[in-house]
Amino acid sequence: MSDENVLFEVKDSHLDTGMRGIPVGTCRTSFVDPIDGVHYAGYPIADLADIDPEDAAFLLFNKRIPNEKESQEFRQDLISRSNLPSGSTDLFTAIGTGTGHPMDWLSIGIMSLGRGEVENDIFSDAMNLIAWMPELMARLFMMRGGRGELVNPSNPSLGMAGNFVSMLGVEGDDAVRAERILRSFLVLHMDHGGGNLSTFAGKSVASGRASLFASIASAMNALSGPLHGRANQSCLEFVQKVGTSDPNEVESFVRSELAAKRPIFGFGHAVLRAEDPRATVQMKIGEEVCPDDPLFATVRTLREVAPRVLGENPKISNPNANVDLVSGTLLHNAGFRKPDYYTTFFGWARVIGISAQIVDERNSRGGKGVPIYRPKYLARDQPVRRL
Ligand code: NMX
Ligand code: MLT
Repeated sequence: MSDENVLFEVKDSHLDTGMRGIPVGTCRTSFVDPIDGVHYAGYPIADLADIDPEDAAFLLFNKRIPNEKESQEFRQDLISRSNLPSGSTDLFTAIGTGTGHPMDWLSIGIMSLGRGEVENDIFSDAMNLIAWMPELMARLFMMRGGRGELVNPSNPSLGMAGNFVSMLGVEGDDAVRAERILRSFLVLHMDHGGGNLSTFAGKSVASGRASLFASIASAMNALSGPLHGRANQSCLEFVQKVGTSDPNEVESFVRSELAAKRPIFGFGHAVLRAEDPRATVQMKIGEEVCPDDPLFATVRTLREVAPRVLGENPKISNPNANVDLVSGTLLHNAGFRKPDYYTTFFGWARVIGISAQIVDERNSRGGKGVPIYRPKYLARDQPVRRL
């Protein structure tokens, strides 16, 4: 093998580091630059923050921005697919109001949608799941929250964010603000390269030729951990706990959390080495829609104070804000008051990016698909023995 083929030399020190930085494959939907953040099919995320989620989904599947006609056709296709397979949310009744984490409901709901699987057509499965997500999410919110049926029936022509907000019965100015915040949330969270935990988990499961639904449900389970997607819930709870925007008090709070060995949610990243542009964009949205919200004021101070405090620890590779710092506060301001639901929004967005990556992997090698994932673990502390 010539030197130019050596992409990465795996040393002993790379073992048991969560495969940090070790290349394992290729990704066509997005890449993450450590400084400039995620790019969808080459477009920096900050440039995409105002596009419609449907157009961002088209971009991730087709690797180009749709023209007007393609955009309309894509939306029409989603509308035509939008009826949920019958009985697919019956399990929600069985779980019962208020019990179990919403991420468990999301995962169970997606598994249950698997009854609508189309044989040997993973692209159709992906489009169907994307079309079904707004109603699945609305039913999850209503049924887990003990509010029963949808306030308004699904109307997919409102677009994915608008339809969700309408099914929950949000009205007037509240609906406009909720939809605006949700649309940008969905676009910003759809994809983050190939190696983040949920995407990697979903693609690994898919590589064994599991269904799209089983693969995506696995991805949602991976996303549910507080170091990954559930950081948006933990971060809002953290911001509420801070309870002040006074810089000195915020600093004392951050220091006391660190002393208690608790993470400072909304800061740090496995790959990024500067403030996440998704955090920067969301800060701008916050300054526009809720500059006087006390929670947003706390976030503003945290963004100033926490990187300085975290930066005192040389072990922390990136002390700056990540995507989760602001998103919970914006969702809260949009009227979604229960932080335990926030990761389901992250999951909804990731369904789109992870599905696009799984479809790409299934189409690879001339349609044969990517081989089953099988990395190697080296044996440690287990000399060969005989009974
Ligand atoms: N608060 C406290 N400690 C931290 C933080 C933080 N925000 N960030 C990193 N560290 C610690 C980390 O736990 C590790 O400690 P140890 O060596 O004792 O295991 C050390 O600093 C070095 O970590 P890094 O190499 O800088 O980061 P790593 O890649 O291991 O972890 C995160 C990345 C995102 C898991 C970590 O920064 C973190 O726990 N952040 C807080 C939780 C959070 O906001 N997660 C959301 C990430 C975005 N997402 O959507 O997934
Ligand atoms: C993110 O969106 O920041 C990720 O899913 C976490 C990562 O890239 O590791």
